[in-house]
Amino acid sequence: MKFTLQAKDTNSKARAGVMETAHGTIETPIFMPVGTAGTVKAIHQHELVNDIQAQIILGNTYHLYLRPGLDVIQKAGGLHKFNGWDMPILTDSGGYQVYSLTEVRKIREEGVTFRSHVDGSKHLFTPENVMDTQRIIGADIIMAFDECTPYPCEYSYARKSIEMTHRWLKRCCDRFDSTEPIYGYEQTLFPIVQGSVYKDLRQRSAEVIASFEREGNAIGGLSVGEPAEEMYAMTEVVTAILPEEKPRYLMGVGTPVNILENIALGIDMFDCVMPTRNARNGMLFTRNGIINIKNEKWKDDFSPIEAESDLFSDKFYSKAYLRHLIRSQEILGAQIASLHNLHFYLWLVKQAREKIIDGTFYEWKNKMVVTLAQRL
Ligand code: PRF
Repeated sequence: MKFTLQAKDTNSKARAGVMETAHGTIETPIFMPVGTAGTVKAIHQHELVNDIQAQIILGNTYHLYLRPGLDVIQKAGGLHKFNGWDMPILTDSGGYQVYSLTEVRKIREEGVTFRSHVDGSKHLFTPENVMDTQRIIGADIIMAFDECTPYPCEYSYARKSIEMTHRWLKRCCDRFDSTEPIYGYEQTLFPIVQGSVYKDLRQRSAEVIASFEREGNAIGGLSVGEPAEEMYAMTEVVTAILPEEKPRYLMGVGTPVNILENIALGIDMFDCVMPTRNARNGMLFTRNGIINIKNEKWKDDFSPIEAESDLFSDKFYSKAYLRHLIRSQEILGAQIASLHNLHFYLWLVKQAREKIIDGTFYEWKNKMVVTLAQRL
């Protein structure tokens, strides 16, 4: 993988760059739609490509390992072949899903044992087998196996946790570096900074993570319930340490405002279930603010979902019709709303990129964060 910085904002730490992977290039800052089980929920692959110009999508090791299972994915020739998406894919390691989705789990030095949320069967994830699994899935960018601490988290726990995450990282790198890609194209491994909301732990973790000199770096353990100001403070501490010439990925973030603020702090890559999950519940993100389409207010509003948008379905369908679909739990409602929100997120990061390049990012960002937080 190659990362080239193209522009740096003079009034913030925002940057614009290009990542080149085996399955194509990614222009940063970028938002990556989440395709947990090998599908971005309610969205066709051709819509990702043609309607919203997604450049990279996410997959989850945890989900794909449990279902359909590695035998099926390997037989298909990897996830790209299996789901028909031949552009870049990033897989998360399961280092978050095992904590958020499974109730019974034991964290030990060796790894994490947990019970499947699908059928209750028992499994063990280790740094080594998670690398092997992501080799089989065939993602272009694979993530280290980490412990994502909850919020709040005692200082003493967070301190011990980063040390284990760092030892796990060493094991991840050893395994990754001693194995070959299965499908012939290059894969790259990103390590993850942890440290909860403690400045000194974040600094220590960022220094250790940077010392591994991988091709890109990630920040985890944020957007887990802490106030936004604490998240921004931690991002700022960490981006001051992570190397400037490599991409920085902030995992699981966030709202449109969170994304703009973190771009200003030097983040290049984001993913979040928010645009798709909230869409299914009727929350629409627009360039004028947030709409709850289920509200009575939209009952007979026959204006387009978003008139200024260049997305066909945003202009073709009305708010009143989408309200009806979502309230009736119609599948088409989830499809229209999910496509709308993803289109908006990708529009937002593209705008940010253009503003960084033309030197107007900071003023634009400050105006946008006020507008985008409005409830319409
Ligand atoms: N670790 C991993 N994946 C993640 C996170 C993390 O800390 C987060 C936290 N927001 C989201 N996804 N491996």
